[in-house]
Amino acid sequence: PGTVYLSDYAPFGWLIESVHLEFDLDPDATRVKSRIVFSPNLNSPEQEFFLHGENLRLISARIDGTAISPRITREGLTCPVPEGEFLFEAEVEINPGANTALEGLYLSNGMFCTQCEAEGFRKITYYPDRPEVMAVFTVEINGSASVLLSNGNPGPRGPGHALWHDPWPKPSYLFALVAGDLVAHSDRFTTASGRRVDLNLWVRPGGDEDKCAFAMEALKRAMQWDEQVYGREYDLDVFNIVAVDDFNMGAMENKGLNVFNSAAVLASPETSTDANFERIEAIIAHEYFHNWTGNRITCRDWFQLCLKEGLTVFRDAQFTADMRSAPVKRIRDVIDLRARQFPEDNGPLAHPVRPDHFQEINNFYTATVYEKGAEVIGMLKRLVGDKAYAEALELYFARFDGQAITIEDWLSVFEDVTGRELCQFLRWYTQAGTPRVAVKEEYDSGTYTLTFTQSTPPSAASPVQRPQIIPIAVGLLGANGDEVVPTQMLELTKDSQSFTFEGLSGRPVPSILRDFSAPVILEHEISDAERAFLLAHDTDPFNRWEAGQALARETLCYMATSDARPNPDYLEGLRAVLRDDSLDPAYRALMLGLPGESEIALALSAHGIIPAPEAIHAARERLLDALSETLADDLPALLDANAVRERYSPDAAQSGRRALFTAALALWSRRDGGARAASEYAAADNMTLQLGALGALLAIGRGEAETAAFYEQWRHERLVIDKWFAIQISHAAPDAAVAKTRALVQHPDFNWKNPNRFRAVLGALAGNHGGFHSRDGRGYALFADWLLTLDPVNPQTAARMCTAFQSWRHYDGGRQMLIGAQLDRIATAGGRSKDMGEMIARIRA
Ligand code: BAL
Ligand code: ZN
Repeated sequence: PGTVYLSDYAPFGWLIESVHLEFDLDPDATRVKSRIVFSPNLNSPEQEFFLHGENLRLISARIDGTAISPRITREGLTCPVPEGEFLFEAEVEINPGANTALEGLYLSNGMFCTQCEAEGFRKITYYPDRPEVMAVFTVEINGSASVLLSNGNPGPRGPGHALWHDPWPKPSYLFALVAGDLVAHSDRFTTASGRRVDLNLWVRPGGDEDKCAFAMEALKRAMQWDEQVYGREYDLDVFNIVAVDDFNMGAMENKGLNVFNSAAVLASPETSTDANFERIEAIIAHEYFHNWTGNRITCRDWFQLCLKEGLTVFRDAQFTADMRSAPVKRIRDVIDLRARQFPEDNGPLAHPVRPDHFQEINNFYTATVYEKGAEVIGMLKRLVGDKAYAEALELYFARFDGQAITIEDWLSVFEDVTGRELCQFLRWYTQAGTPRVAVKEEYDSGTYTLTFTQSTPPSAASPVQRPQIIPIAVGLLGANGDEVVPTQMLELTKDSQSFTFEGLSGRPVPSILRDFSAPVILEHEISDAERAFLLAHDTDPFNRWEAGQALARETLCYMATSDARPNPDYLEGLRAVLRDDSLDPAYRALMLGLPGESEIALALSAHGIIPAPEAIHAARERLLDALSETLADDLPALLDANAVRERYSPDAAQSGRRALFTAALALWSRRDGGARAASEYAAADNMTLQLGALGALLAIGRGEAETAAFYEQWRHERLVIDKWFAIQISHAAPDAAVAKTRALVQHPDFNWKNPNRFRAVLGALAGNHGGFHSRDGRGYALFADWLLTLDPVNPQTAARMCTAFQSWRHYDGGRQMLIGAQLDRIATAGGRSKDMGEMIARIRA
């Protein structure tokens, strides 16, 4: 399969003046008629042009009214074209009912819907399906469904017919069409300049109508926030969102017609957890924010994907921090970064935030492009300061509105506003790998020196690593815990660099990389006592949490490789934090969270120790037992103090209390054998408590009756049944996880063609570290079986799940052989998709 290189980029030779599409919808034979006006883009346009098109049956094609016979291949259509402007017309037939890949136009529960990013539009009609070709679309839809939607503003409509016009030029990946018998939850928003916008959230009738209110309120909050914080207003008369059950991603930002995975938009207290509510609020905001960062200003080519995704993730994180708690959001983001992005950046799938080659762009919707892409923007903001950041963004919107641009264009506004050269900063976009930053301290007669040394391990993606510019936020604490030097932003630009602080009255305790000011691995060898001191005193909430995590990580590493007992500094320090009622419950709940088993495996591997999954699991269990023992006197009071008796609200305050309550409940179950959890389960009137109590029971090997009752209660709620599948596998003991998965894939509700259900089951197996890495290889084999089953049906989702194998080289020779055998089996299987082929080849390399 062909590899595409950034260095080969060449612009398309024509501009599009206008696009008119007409759809005659039919489940098996939809007709799409297109009328596209092209004009030359370059001084000497070629005499032939190429339009993408896949799985299309061409009925007819004309140029300026004359029938043509273009050359058709699997990838598209080529034909001679006249000089100057011309009209291209085509009629094609497509089969949405047979489209199981969920790219292009497909059916979900009888509803027509589309997914065009990145390269799905070419499965709808012949078109230059590349993001920098922006055009004004008019769309006519003929179909029997009661609701017929596309992008932009609605025109005249009648029974079986609708017209939509989108005045904003857009790339084809932002095209959308939805047709179904849907009902709307509607509202209205008036923009700062007085535009009245109709807001609709469309769902299938039959229960989902009651799960729309939260997303609608979140949308209005997001619209207002973008006006207040970024000065961005909405630019159409209507904003439509549609909930779809079969969807590869979380959601999609099509202009004026966002399409959402039902799981990312539908919510009710009875069926959704607090975490679901928070995620829905963030995704609603994310897709809405794309209207400016992605749609009005888009990517020149797919290598620049982080241009829109990094910035939009950064913006949605700012929004969540403003709506909820900034420290809690920051800590959650770092947990997620370490769980998903660090393994990617430190394994065979490592790639720069802006990759420079790919075979299948769908494989690059990654944690590196999204989450590290957002971290890079956070660093830029730290380096230039808040004021310059705001000015640069103003300039960005003014300069590039309506254009398709590159990362260099993005950085140019920061250079112009600050007068600062950002060539070194660009390396954050072009070099793969997580930098290590080693710290050495020196203190002599009131002068304290910190010396940082950076290095990034070379990889296939970045064989030569050059020093990055790394913003390191540092504060210094005195012996009594007072802050003697408040936070300063140090800029590490060289391989090694020292920074000096004068006039101190004693040796300070440094708090380094505050607020996780850069996505690096900090190597700072300090004593347990010093970490415990930071856990007790650090004024930076992130680093206070980080001190506890570091203690937990280190004690788990020791416990997994010896029969060491848990570190008492950690246990006592944590108890003191939990007793501090002045601390936000959500923050204390995060403090109670231990690093995951795969994080410990990677930490051991970084120390040159081959991780043993059984030993890691056993160590974590022992630490949880020790925690429940240490906290035995505190847990009942914590449960009482954080039981929420008010009417349910998913707000930050209540959900924080429930988070602490369920964390305490899980520990207490280790003391009372699950009695309290069972009664909490029976009394629960919301999904957060119900699932929290069920998880506490399953984690101690109980909960069989509750699991059965849960299914009976929720068998008609598909999103809840996804949780039912997942929790049984994620909470299974390592030696039971594979058998549990085997049993559940036989369940009549295991509809594996639905991506949410597939991920609930196989994703949970991959996430059960001990079970997945079962020594006999049964976890690997079962997982590979299902990748091979899904791949011909839905290559995109199958390929993304291959990441379960990305850290395979960290494990022992036996496990590497077993995984290698599964990778070989997938690699040599006939009929493998390009998506899967690329992923497996990269993982094996
Ligand atoms: N653009 C794909 C989905 C998202 O990132 O919003
Ligand atoms: Zn996005």
